[in-house]
Amino acid sequence: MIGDYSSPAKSQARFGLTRRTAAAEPSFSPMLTASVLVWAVPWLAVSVAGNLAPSSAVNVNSTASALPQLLTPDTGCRVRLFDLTITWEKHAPDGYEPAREMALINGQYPGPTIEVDEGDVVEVVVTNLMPQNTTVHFHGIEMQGSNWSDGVPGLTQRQIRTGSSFVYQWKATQYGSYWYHAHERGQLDDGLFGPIIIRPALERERPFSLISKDASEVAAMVAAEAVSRPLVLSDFRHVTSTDGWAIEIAAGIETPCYDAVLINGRGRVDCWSESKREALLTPPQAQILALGNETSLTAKGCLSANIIGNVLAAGIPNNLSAVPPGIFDVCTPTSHSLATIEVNRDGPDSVWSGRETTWAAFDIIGAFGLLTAVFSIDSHPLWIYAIDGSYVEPMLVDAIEVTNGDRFSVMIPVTKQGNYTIRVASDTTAQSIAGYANLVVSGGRSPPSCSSSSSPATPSLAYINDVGVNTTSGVVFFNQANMKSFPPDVGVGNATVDRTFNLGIRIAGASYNWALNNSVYPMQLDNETPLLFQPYPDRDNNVTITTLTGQWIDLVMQALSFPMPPHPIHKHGNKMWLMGSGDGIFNYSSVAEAIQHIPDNFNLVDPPKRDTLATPAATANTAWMVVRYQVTNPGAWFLHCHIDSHLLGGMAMVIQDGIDQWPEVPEYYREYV
Ligand SMILES: [Cu+2]
Repeated sequence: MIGDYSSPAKSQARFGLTRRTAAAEPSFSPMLTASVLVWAVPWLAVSVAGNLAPSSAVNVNSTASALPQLLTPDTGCRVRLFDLTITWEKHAPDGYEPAREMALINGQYPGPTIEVDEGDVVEVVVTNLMPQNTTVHFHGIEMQGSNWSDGVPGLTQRQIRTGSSFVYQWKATQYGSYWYHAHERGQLDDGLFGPIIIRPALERERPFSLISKDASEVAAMVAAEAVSRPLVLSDFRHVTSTDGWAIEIAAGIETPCYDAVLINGRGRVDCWSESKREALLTPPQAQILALGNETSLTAKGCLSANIIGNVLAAGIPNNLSAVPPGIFDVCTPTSHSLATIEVNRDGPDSVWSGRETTWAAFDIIGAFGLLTAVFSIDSHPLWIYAIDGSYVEPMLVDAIEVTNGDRFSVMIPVTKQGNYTIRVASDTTAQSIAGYANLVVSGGRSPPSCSSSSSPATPSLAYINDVGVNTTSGVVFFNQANMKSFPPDVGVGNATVDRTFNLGIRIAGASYNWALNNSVYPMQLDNETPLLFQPYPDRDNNVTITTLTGQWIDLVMQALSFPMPPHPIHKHGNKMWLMGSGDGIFNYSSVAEAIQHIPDNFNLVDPPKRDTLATPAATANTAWMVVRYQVTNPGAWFLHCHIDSHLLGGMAMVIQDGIDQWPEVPEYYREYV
């Protein structure tokens, strides 16, 4: 940790120097008001006030800025300050006792919402009171001019040690739904995450007139968007990520088996009967079980340790006796209450009163460590209007498959009072498990319910079952191939591509070790001097690749073996376009060449744009996808699988984008230890 403890004189001197406006953040009540944690900003003295002593300290619970302003908010916008204090405490979000220890942020799980406006400068002071190091990444935030606030240990910053604080400062150059999460080891699985909402600028064109031509309806949707609420979907397990990882090492296998699916941090352990597991067994599960001479999932709905170790990672030595029974086989139900999401049609948003339809907006966030799951709200079709924080031409669907890191912003027409089930059903082959919450709609002009009946006033009609399969043939699922940016992106399909990198994906030596670009990212790099501070072309051979500013880059993600699950590949620093995908091996030097032979595998006209793109499942053959981006944001950016256990297992690499225009790191970040 830099520097020393605060002295009142120094603090006052610093406050006197603050040239910024600090917005009140009532949702961020500091949990540790008596905290004496402080940290110092040596260059503050130099760059802001040359007459100060070279060590000036800041109390993290202040609502004033902790750093000099490195970035300039847009006209009329503000600097927004947030204190996130991370503790390590017993907590049971699914009601399971004994409660495990996990990360809480300002005493909450998930952490509080960072809500700002487009154009704001955002400053987040993270104070780590956990017994282990941490960093915080702001998922999907492009970090223009602030690579050092991207939160990757050993790449963009040094770790925040126990008892220390770190100031992240970035500008909201984008709008929409994002999230923050730990980027140190498996801490995402320990609950260290929370939502980010960037309210779009007034002048930004919305896509709502494609939903309704009625100006008052459009106005209602704009107003609903302004108060959209996060729905954070997560998978939860009863072992810490550290213990879980130790079990994987000891057993020599991956352990993809969770205990509960949570919505906004609430849920319960739901143990399925043997007959339910049998009835809902999916064809891929049956196929894989048969390869291991098994016929059913474990009590937790998982593929067994035997299947994981001896079928999916056949030929790799393991020690299955090192897996405690609770990991795959023992399910103990709880009767915990579920999250309730309320929409009051006569509520404070009285603009709706008297309308037939109320519009409600939600930001669905896939904060899963492992699972991919199907999201649906009974009786309520969803207008998807933004994906990963960017507007799209609205798509009307009944259900959305949500994978690790995804965000879907949805506008929901709400017409009838009642209680409706929100469903999150895993469609991951490794585990069948589901979670629920309640959508409670009150107010409006619906007729009073018949009190003689025990059923709700309007039935809650499910679109999907507990493994994410449609209940009727008319159910519409989100199809990524149909998503179109709003307004359209120009110049992507016909760009002249400067470099094509072929990144081979494989299991590397052990069932829990995964390679991206054919290499396992060495975990000791987390503790080294951040690469951002000293760029180094070809560091660790394949683990680092390098580009030049302005270049168009194609990345071919190639699954080298099968069966292999989809890998949601996330790039830091910018969004990417999915240009094409297919089965087999990509035997071409470029997309331009491939398109001569297999044109139907590509979309050069209006490709999907996202910050995470999942590789196709390699079931009966190998598979590939090509993603494209332009180097417009020079810096050290991580590219990795967003499945937590795959990231832990090394499925990551670094792109030194624009090494010719490398950013100069401010002294505070360079000197932070
Ligand atoms: Cu993966």
